[in-house]
Amino acid sequence: MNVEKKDIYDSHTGGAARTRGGNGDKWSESLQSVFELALENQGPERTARLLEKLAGQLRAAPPDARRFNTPYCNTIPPEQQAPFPGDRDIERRIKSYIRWNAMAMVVKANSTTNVGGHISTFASSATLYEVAFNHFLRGRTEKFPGDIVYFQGHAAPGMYARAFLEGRLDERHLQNFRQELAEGGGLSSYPHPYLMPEFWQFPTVSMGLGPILSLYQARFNRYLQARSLVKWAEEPKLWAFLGDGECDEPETLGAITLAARENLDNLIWVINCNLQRLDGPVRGNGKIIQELEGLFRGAGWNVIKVIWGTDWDELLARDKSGLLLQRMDECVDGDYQKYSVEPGSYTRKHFFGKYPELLELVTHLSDEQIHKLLRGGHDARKMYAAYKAATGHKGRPTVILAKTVKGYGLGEAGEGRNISHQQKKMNEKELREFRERFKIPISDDVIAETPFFRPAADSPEIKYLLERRRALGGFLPERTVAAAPLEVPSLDYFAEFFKGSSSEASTTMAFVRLVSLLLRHKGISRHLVPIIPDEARTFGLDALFKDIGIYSSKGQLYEPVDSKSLLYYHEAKDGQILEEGITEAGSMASFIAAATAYATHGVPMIPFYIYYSMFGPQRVGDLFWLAGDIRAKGFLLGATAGRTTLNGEGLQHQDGHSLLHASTVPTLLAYDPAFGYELAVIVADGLRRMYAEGEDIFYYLSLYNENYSMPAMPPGVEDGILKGLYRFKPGPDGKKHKAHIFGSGPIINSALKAQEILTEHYGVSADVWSATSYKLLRTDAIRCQRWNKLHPTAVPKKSYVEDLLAKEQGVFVAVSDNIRTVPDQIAPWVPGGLTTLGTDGFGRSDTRARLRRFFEIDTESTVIATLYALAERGQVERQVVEKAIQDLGVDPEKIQPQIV
Ligand SMILES: Cc1ncc(C[n+]2csc(CCOP(=O)(O)OP(=O)(O)O)c2C)c(N)n1
Ligand SMILES: [Mg+2]
Repeated sequence: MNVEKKDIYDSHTGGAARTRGGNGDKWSESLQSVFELALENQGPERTARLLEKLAGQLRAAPPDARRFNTPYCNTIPPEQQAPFPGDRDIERRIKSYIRWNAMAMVVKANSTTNVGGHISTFASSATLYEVAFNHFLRGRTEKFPGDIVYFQGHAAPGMYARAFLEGRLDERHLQNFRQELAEGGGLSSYPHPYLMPEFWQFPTVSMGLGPILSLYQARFNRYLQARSLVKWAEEPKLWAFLGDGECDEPETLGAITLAARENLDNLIWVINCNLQRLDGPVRGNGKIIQELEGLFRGAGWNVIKVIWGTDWDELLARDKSGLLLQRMDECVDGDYQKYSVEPGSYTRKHFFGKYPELLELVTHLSDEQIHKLLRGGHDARKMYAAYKAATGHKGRPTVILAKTVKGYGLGEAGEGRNISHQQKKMNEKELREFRERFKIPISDDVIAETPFFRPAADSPEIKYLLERRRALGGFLPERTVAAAPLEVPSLDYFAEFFKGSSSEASTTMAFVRLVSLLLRHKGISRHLVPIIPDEARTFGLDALFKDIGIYSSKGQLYEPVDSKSLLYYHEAKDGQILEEGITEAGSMASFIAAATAYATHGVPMIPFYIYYSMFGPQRVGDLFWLAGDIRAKGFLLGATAGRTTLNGEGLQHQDGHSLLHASTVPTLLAYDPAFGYELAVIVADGLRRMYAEGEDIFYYLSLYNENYSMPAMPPGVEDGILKGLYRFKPGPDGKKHKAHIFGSGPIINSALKAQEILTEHYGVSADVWSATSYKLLRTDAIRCQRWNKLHPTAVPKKSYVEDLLAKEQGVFVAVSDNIRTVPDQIAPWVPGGLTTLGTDGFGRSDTRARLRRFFEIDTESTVIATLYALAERGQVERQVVEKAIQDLGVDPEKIQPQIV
């Protein structure tokens, strides 16, 4: 073995493997020497191949995750470390001031209010951020789009504290941390673009969402480049800072193979391994860093472990026995947490003291020095080297696993303690200790007030910090919107939908036609992003495969089995469709990347994400919520909607409540259209509002798979379609009784049949209305109601729904394929109240007819409900209702689908 290779090898293993045990294990020694010979004569790559071949023969042996692990030490040996180019002293001082202000914000907020806040996350990750801010994270310039950074939500105080030193925030902002409604405004608790649209770009604090967004955003950046929608001289990097506890979220790790598969070397994850989450250790009985290393290596990532600070290099180099590394490997995270809390004497006794040779190794160190032996994530030189290696790495994404101490610097107030995450207050003694440790120039007489500290504008620290940001292109985080409006199609463009069609079609089919039409529109076609999780054939979107292709960074390396057919599975490097496979979370992440391209890249993109409505907000509701926060624009299409319309699939597929979920997202317009022309009017208006007018809203439309003839659009209904309700087909004049039936989606057809029966047999003239959006009707009604309440003597305002129905006589009934709560949303504003029919309860597999009877939303049930509403008003005899129940063949003793 030549000297260089031997040294590298030794520094990785502390020489441990060569002599491990020293116990006369001849097999181990023989293998070791053969290995060294191979390494010397064949080089590392061929040796690795040989070893893999041999390891392959172990296939029958039980799988062992440790094969994916390297020893518990830094991946980058000291001699391969890129030298730190900054001024360490100044950077340390800057970092200390930021630490202080971040802590002061939280402590201050909690001295007078109970608004909470977190100190310990940033305390552990200050070095991770500061090295990145001073040397790596690039801001947006005219020539460069800016790196994309996902900041760990709970570290937000650190980002505010830095922006304060940068002069972007003032004392008042910091003072009003978590008091956004205070006079003059405040700072949001966590990264929320909705609340701070010029500051935060990416929401992260619901754990796991930042990580999965970053994966799909990194891939979306490649998609934009492949489709020539952006042209970058240099590609931006994506950095995601996350917690080790956060890695337990399935969203965090569930999609990491995507990044390796797609060779996303634009992506860098920095995992702050402080070994703790909220309640206690992440893996007290194991080692989270090793566990994550195994997972990421297995998934094909480049893994850089930064476990030990520079002080350990010398110890590792001196340890020829390999025992130090062995001891490092033996200890579990619970032990390491304890070492961070106890004095150096404890570590001497329990860590080094296990082996006399190790005790010997640290005789020259005092207990104090032992206690101060740094962990890698607190050592700027180690972090710099890791970032440098990560940014230069080609072909694969990189994860940096940086070991830190939670609450670093808080001392007894929370350093390394299980209560650390919840610590929000510090007493005067603790504040003084903090001040001394980080050398903050604050005098005794004011320290109890935890004043903020900002050095003068011409101080070396501020000059340095600003110069660094200038050199890196500008401040971060910063959100700017520079996208030009799109030339969206006017309503005439959709004329074919307004004529209606004699042949039967579903709203899903209408949607597919609509997308095809939009793909032919000059102003927007390039901006469309159809997204689908493996259901294109179900919805008929496979018709688009051939024309616009499925995006694949590798193109199509094989001849598809169906290459001779028209709808063949056509992958292309510049494909337009994002076919995500079976991942609703991943598809939502893609939707969000596309839906925010107008801000992230200044390129407005129009995502149409179509999926099984049951697997929308019910499954990934938190991502729907985040889409609102991040100011997403685009269309979500919940297809195969309706608890009875999707008839054969049963309980876990049949959705009757996604509209209710969708209604909870403040910026989401939720629609339940019945006809193709309604769909066209809604989409046309959405395109106008989002992409021409620049409104930060997005759309949810339920789509159904029931075929029926699509009527022509009656004149003058556009406004009603958009507002949520319009009269579709009036009942005949001259009848004794009056009723109104609101229908939505395909269930409007039951309403129309009920209309005929009521006319013919019961002397009731029923108008049928199409209710396209109960959410919008309700929001508008609430807006008016509130205004009236706060202006009690002014002329009252009338909401759209009140105005529309004010002069109508008779009873009101609503029927849809959703649970009753969906139409119930407007009940308070319907004259005389609203009778609602719906699909409350679990779905069943059966025919549509039986299901609709079962849930009592079919024609007959609608007739009965209308008659009963009239009977309740004393307008028809109750016996008439009873007879109708008999005549219409409805079993009054049938079971009620709703359970409790
Ligand atoms: C989805 C979700 N679940 C729970 C929480 C509550 N929570 C906030 S911080 C935290 C612990 C975080 O631990 P870790 O990821 O290790 O971050 P650290 O603060 O240690 O850096 C928890 C459980 C959350 N924010 N999001
Ligand atoms: Mg943690």
